[in-house]
Amino acid sequence: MALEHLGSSLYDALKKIFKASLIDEATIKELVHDIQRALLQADVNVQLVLDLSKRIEERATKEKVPQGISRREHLIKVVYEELTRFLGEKTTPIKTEPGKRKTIMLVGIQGSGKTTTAAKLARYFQKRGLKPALICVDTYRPGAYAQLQQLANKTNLPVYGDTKAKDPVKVATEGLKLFNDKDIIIIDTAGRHKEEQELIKEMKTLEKNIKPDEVILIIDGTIGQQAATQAKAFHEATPIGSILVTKLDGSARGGGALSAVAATGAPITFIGTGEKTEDIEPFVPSRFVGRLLGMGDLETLLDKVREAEIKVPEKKAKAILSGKFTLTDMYEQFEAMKGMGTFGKLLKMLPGMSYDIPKDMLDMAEGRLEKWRVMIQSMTPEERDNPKIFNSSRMRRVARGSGTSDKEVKELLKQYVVMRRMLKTLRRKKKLPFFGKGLPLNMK
Ligand SMILES: Nc1nc2c(ncn2[C@@H]2O[C@H](COP(=O)(O)OP(=O)(O)OP(=O)(O)O)[C@@H](O)[C@H]2O)c(=O)[nH]1
Ligand SMILES: [Mg+2]
Repeated sequence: MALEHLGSSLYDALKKIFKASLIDEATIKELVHDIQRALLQADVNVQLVLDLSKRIEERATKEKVPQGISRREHLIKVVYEELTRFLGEKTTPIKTEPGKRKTIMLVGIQGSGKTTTAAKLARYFQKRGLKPALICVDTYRPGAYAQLQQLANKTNLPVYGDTKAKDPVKVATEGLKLFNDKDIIIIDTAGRHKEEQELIKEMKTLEKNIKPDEVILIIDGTIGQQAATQAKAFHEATPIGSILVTKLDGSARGGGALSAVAATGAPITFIGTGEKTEDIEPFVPSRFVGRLLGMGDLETLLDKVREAEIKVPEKKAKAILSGKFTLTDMYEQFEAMKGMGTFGKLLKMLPGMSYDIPKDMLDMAEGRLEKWRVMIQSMTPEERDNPKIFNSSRMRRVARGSGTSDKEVKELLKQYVVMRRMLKTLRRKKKLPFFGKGLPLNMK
């Protein structure tokens, strides 16, 4: 794959972070340099690289590390989020509906991959149960229709063209009439012309007369940073709905084209990754970056991170820190940890990630929580707020009320003392791994 090299150098950079024993400013600086080098090698514009690395460095050093994740994980999260933002946050999937015909017109300079992409897109929608059809309105280049026909025949896609016609608008109109019953019509236009101005003029005329639902600009990914100029020129001439970057396989300049296009603000819908009709994929920046970094779909993971940034009201957390820690608080903490248990497991699936909460504590929380809930429910509010008052008769009463044994109640109370002690130690260390958002990890 094209951006393989970029991907592997970014991954190498992140691997250092996985392995580093300590995440400090020096590690962050080194990571930022590695990322810069990787992007510059992929032909990404210098200014874009500088802006991106500045943002990563700033966020990594200044941002509060959210509760529940380590500094290492936070750093990876920042890199991931910034790379995603860099490649464009917007994605506009082409909306299609069976029975409601949609017309898409592909435009772009010669050789950018329009004809190939027309067949790819049609195939893409065909595989998803829609009824696509193709129209070739390239009346300029001899053999254009034959090329599209050949591609379309391979996958049994209906195709219309007229080798004798001179007027692309007329061909398009005929084709649209013919394919009245189709779900999605993809119109392949000419790329070669006496001069570029004339090409753009033709696209304008076509657009005005056919009124396609969407115009997609096809850009050759091997042209690198130049892609930005081309995207801008077309964007100004015709209302471009989205951009599709082709030839992202095997091109060292793929990163340049992709980021340049993203920087113009026009959404990238799909990318082309090969000559074959199947070589097309929707462009979802977050997923793309995840794959680039060799980590699968990080978006799902980040959702979990957000979920795990759980809520202990600040007021309460402060109270606990000041020494007031009751059985009710303990119960709530175990509830919170239970949520983080799944989170912990999730993080472990990633290479090099580790999670700070001891595993037996998580298991304990998950396994015994239900019993503890019932026991704590059987206590009086007074007992919950001030567990010191527990004596053997109180314990027996709670055991009976909750269907447990005296021994189990004793165990719970012991656990409570352990936890309270642990909280005190953590407070001394100024670090509280299992409290919610209100309390930053590195407390002043
Ligand atoms: N490797 C690779 N080659 C591609 C891709 N997309 C298109 N090509 C190749 O690029 C060349 C030009 O593609 P076409 O689809 O003919 O381009 P076009 O924009 O229709 O060209 P004109 O009609 O002359 O303007 C062909 O050899 C395609 O096989 C891609 O994603 N990867
Ligand atoms: Mg063509």
